[in-house]
Amino acid sequence: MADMETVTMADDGDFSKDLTGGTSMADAYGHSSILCDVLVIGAGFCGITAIHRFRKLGMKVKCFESGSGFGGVWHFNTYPGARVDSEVPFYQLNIPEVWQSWTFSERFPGGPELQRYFEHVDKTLNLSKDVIFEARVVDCSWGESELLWTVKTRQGHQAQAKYLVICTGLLHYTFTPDFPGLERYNGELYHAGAWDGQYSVKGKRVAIVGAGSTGVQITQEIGKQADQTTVFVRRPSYCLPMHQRQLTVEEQSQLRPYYPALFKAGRQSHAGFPSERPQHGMFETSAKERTQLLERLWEVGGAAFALNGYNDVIFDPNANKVAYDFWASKVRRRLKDPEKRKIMAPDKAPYYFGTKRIPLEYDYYEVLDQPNVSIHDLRSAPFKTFLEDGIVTADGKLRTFDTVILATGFDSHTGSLTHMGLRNKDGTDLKDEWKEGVHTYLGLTISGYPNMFMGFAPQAPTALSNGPTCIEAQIEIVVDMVHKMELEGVRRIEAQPTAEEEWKASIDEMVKDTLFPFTNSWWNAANVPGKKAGNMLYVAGIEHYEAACRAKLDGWKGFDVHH
Ligand code: NA7
Repeated sequence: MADMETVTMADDGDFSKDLTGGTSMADAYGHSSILCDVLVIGAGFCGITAIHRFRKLGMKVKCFESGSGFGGVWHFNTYPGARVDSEVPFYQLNIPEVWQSWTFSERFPGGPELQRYFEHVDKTLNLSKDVIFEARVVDCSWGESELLWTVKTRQGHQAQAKYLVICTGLLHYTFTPDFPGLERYNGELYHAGAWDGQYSVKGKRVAIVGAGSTGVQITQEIGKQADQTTVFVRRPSYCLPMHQRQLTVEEQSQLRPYYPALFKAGRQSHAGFPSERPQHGMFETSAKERTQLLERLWEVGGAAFALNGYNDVIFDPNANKVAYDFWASKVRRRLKDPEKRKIMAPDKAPYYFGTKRIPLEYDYYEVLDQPNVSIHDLRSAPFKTFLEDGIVTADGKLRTFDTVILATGFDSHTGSLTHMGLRNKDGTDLKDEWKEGVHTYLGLTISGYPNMFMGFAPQAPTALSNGPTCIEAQIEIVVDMVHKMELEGVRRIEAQPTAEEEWKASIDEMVKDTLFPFTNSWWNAANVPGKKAGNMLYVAGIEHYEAACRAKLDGWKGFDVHH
């Protein structure tokens, strides 16, 4: 990665600017360098939470953000139909001055509304003054003599900080499979994660590759707009009904006094949504009662069917089959075309229910059932080759397209962390260290990286939880750790490798009796060929996770501590 000489920034000319309006010092080349207590990387929910909480501690915080605005995934994912699958009021920051003055218009807000929400957050918390946008981090190194992190960006910024807090998310780097002949295709080609907001599919023949959460959302919209749409599906998602509805200002005003209690209950729950589930297994009740519960949860909509149903669905293949069969019976009714039905809701479940991200939908199956929408099953006939103007599949079929949209996912969990020149105290890049597998301590820090913390990173509840709730729990722990360091005069902490091994063993133990390990997907980083897959999640829930982390703080268990 770039050394001091190569990152002279003279090329971009940015270093001459007063970047922060705050403390800065000149480096050996006369360039201005930011000096702060805490440098945050990323300005989505996680980075914003970190900036806000560290400010409250009275610390000087600065943030580098690669995008041109706040929001993280909501800044970058602007494809048609982008929408959150967590419902109001839980999908927002638990910061009173922010929620007191904001109302959402829908139970599950869409991308544009979430972008407006982030503008509101910025205005309310006066965040922009401490955030440097279009600042893509390319080099992070630890200086043992001065006990500081030095961070440089591609655009030429440089910062030094006592504490480095990385908030770059699980899903930042897009993943494009190595499809044969893809480079030859010369129609419009987009990855959903890099959508061109000006582009219209009206009158076009469109191919959509992928049927994960993004593929579902984009199909739901594009299928209504394009002339013809073909969806290429390898494994179908088991979508649940969103039961979207408009929210009124009045109902949110009435609920607002209860937000503190609801957010607290979210923190004390498994997935960030206060919810109850039966204490008994699926087969410890009558078939009638079982069906009644499943029907009720289906009517509630959202994630209720997955979160509030019988817990043994994720442990017992027989219970799992009941959930799948119930789900499939609902979906089959909505697909009149028998071929489409076979692909999207086959008789035999292609993978266990709930072991791969469940998207929410409103009219996905009706859109798929339209006569101008076709579904191609990639399991029976994979891609043979892309041509200049279309795609040939292994069954010999040639289809021509004006536009190909790849909804093929992300270099999940590790992608952002391994693409920022993040080096340990000995100079080894994390991308090389993690080739053999991820290691973290508490999902919050890494051995060899002193005074460095992460939010929404591997080996934590992340993908199985409501993002803002998980983030709040994690960042509060990180802030408490830094506060404790400052109070105790600790100048440097670093996770012990043995503590990381124990952490990994503990999270692997939690997952070993579940059905999760049977399914490959981005949840276990198995979606990118060649990448080391493995359990990336803390499956026992947010409340349990927070207690496990906090138990380590007293006496700094698992850390090397230097005063
Ligand atoms: P996902 O959930 O990783 O989905 C990617 C989709 O692309 C999925 O349907 C994959 O099929 C498909 N895919 C990936 N590689 C291939 C190849 N080589 N051939 C055919 N099809 C392929 O990403 P999303 O963007 O939908 O969602 C990511 C998260 O973003 C989501 O969970 C939300 O939290 C937001 P597969 O299922 O692997 O058979």
